[in-house]
Amino acid sequence: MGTALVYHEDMTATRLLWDDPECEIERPERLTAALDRLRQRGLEQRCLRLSAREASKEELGLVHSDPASPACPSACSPEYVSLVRKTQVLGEEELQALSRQFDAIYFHPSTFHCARLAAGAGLQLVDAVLTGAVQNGLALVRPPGHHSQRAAANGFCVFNNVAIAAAHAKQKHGLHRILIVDWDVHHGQGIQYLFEDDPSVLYFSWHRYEHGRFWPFLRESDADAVGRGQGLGFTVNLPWNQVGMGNADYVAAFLHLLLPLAFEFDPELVLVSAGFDSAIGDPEGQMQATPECFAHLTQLLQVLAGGRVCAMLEGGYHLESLAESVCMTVQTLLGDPAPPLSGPMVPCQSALESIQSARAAQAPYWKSLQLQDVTPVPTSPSTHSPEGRPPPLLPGGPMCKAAAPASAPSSFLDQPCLCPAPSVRTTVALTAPDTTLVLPPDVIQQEGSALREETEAWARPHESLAREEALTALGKLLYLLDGMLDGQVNNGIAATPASVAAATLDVAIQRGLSHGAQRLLCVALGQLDRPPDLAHDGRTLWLNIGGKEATALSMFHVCTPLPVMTGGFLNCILGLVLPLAYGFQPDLVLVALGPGHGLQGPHAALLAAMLRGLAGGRVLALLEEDSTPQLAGILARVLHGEAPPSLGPSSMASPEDVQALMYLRGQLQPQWKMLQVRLIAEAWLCPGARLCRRVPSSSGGLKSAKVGAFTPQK
Ligand code: X5A
Ligand code: ZN
Repeated sequence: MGTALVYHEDMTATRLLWDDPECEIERPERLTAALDRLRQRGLEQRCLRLSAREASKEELGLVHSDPASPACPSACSPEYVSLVRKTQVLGEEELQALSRQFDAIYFHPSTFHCARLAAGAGLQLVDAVLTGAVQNGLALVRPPGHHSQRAAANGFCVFNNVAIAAAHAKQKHGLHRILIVDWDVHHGQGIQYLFEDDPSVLYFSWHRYEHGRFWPFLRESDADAVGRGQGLGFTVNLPWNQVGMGNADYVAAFLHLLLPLAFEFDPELVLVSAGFDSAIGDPEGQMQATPECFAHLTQLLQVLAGGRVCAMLEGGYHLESLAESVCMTVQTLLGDPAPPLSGPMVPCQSALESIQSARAAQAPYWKSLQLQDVTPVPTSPSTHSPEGRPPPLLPGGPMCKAAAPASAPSSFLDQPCLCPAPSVRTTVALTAPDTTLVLPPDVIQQEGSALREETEAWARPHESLAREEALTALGKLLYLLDGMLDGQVNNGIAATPASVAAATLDVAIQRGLSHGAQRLLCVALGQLDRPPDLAHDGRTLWLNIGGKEATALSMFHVCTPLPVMTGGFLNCILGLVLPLAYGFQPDLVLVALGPGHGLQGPHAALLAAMLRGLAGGRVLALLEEDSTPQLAGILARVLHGEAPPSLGPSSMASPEDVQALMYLRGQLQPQWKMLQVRLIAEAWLCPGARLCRRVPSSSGGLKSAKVGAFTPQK
């Protein structure tokens, strides 16, 4: 449906006119650097370009109005908007004097115009999305907005762009539930104050906090600030108490805190306070998350609100990091698969402490967080038999032919693997092309099949596959899989007769492993057993959803019953499937809907949409031949990048579902650190914990490992 990019070059006009080390980082090049990079990458050209308009006085008044006191005594300060309007005619001295009345603010004669364009850009974006002109979009704006308050400029922010957009979405479009995700590295206290008693706006912010020692030094930025009155539980603060938070910490925060609440909230619209000072290289944030992380954060948000995501620029002061991160965000909004995350996926202790304290503070208000922490975590690791760590994922395995050379110290932004985007995003390889399928125009129904002799050779170990229908289906599947492994096709769906689903899946795994996949994640739904002769070498992570009971036969062989309730299904995806998947870092994902899988279309679509975040989107979905065309259609569309349908208000997980999840977490979290949501007696649980602990290093563990391996021997 399209992605809007809202911009106006006038917003480059405002700039600092005097010496102020705190404010000098907020400069016009931030916008031009981002826009130039979008053009260079051909991303701007793929968007619907909208020229920003100025927000009206009434629109600004949605947020920046004086309290209802018509008989304002003459002593009271002038209305805030008029005050900012007057800066247009002030001289430098007066501008500087006025700026000093606020914290971390500079005014310029163009500030009023720019700030009205910034707020107006957000309004246009929301209008474009809510009228259905586009699916999602980004507004590239200056000045930023999230620190701005009803009657105060603050932290480079003049008008609160995102808050105005939210108020407008409520007032003009009648929305009842808006999620604001503030991934800027600073606390958007302005947004928090404006909506703290409003249950129709769920505000989530993570921010550098350092126990209150980081700007803006507010007590109310801590996790225990949860809103007030009717709005209790609708303010979610995740304070980072250390710098250096990276990809694993950010993804863990989404999986274990934001997304459970967001699904339960069931927003109609997602607004993103998209500051990129939370990315690596930024002087303000001092964090370690790489630009690709923002592709993942974006993709994770796109499963909400039918994909209606409006991102608005906030901070971001390292031009290179900012430009790359903006590209990652836009690329993902456009539906491109997220590039794989680099670095070890192990959240740090401080991040886990923060996530857990935010979960604890929110638990009274959210049923998705209840139950979970009350069941004792099993503390005996006796039943699992670790088969070793997954092999290191080297940049550019056989699947990545254009591997980047070892990078210079400053080029932390280099992609570990520069695979050209496949020319075909999604292929449908059903046994017989189905004319009733509703597919996006560029989704191809595959005609080709693997060569007959080759198909027979792969089928040979399985007697059941000798049948004609089985061979036909297998030939089509192998052809699709080869297209994916060769990089011509990104993902696709294939079908097989139900009776040979397990054998066909086994062949697909063997073929994937022998044709270049370093690590293969197999998510098998329904009655599908792990192929008995699959090697236990850590290259395949087998996850069966639909087994009779929860068991972890090893860290690479996990079974869990299919949850009966929607709430349980969400818990299972966010609390088990995705943490394992992100920890494993597969380069190929097979998801098989086998006999008795029992998944409804929307649930299957959500699973596929979220698994698409792994392996650069290289996901093959295997269906039973007699699945409905609706199921095939919805999966193809989701793999292609369309938003899954919203699940609606989620039911509570059943106690059995919660038990199964808690049990598996207890068994597996010593090895799979992405499962952790709280601190446990880890040294005792996992004697090797020290070894799997993340090594603080600016280049990331994998790169250091690689450098180590190339050190000349004496
Ligand atoms: C929007 C934004 C930061 C202000 C920092 C002041 N503001 N030290 O990132
Ligand atoms: Zn910021």
